[in-house]
Amino acid sequence: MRTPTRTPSVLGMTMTTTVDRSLRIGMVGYAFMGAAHSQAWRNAPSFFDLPLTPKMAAICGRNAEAASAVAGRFGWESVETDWHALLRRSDVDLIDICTPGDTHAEIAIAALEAGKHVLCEKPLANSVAEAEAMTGAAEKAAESGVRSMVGFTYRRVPAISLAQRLVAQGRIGTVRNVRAQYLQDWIVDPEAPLFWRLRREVAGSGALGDIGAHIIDLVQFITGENITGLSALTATFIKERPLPESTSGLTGTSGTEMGEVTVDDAAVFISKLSGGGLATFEATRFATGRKNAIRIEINGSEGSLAFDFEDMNLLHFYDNNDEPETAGFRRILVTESVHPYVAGWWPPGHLIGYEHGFTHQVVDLVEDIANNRNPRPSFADGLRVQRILDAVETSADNQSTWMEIPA
Ligand code: SOE
Repeated sequence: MRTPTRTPSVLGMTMTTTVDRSLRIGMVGYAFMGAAHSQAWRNAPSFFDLPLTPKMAAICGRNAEAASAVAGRFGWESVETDWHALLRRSDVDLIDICTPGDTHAEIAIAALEAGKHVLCEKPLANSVAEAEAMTGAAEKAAESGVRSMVGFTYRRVPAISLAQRLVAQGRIGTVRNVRAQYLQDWIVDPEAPLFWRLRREVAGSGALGDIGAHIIDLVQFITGENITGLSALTATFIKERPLPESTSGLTGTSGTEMGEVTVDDAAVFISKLSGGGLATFEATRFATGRKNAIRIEINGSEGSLAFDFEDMNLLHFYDNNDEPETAGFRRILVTESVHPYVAGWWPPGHLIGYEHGFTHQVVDLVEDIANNRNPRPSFADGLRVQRILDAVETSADNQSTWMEIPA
């Protein structure tokens, strides 16, 4: 978008120059996260006054036909089939990485070195080493004003942001206990095929990195504290599954070809927080009947907060200083204009959903870029999560040995 500006000239005439306020996006990937990010890039400027206007310049996918179909549905201006081409284009300012974790490091580091801002889906990487390399590249690029963010979007659910605000204000006092769960059940059926998320070489880990990463980030974000140590267990309940190709018949196999599941189906761990509290975590894809339940409860010396993503517009708040006669958890409907992000949407009581966290992510990222700020969560925040994921797996492999997390 070009915003005309009036530049007075020495001759008293007014010259009109145009300042390009566009932020041109090149997105790699076009599946579930590609759709959620596309919706966010498209919606954000319609609902929020942004200092830069996102332009959906290019979508990239190895399958040209599939990428073109998504381009048509969401309004991407062009299609690439090789992400390297995005880095060479002068009409792309930011690379949005919506691919599985095995490609995050390569794409992000190359993009940062090419001077492109980067938004990278979670978890940041498939290993601590990759996350360290990405963080180094991000911090080096930031010296030249190139910004980066990792996509822990649940921080930007208004109720979660409100919880963080209340904890920071001291409304629940000192954090004593936290219990965090992320419960799904989409692979309870043993006939569900061996998706890429069930293969270590692609996904890095299973429920732990996919959904456990979210609750690790959320607990540290809301409390403002770090996990300093943990002890963990993981399990893989279904050891083998039908290969996707065999189930779809694409390769004409017998339909019974099986493959090994090389990641966890569930992870549980106990941990200590830097403020002295204790926290328990559970991430599972076998919570039969739970579809996308992120449940967090934080108990403090002065009160408690409780949240369930399956009821994502509500935050429950208990104030221990209330009179006993009327004490109880308050049900806060987080839809008032004073609540984080809500002013951009609808009047009180008109709820928002899963996709809006992605729009809020775009809003914050665009504002940070325009104001020369380093966005949060940063790649360093993503590296911290990666270290915790690694500690969980090491502890579990060693029958729940206690693992310290370096500051
Ligand atoms: C699958 O578990 C998944 O799509 C996660 O990868 C996302 O991060 C989460 O937002 C929804 O569930």
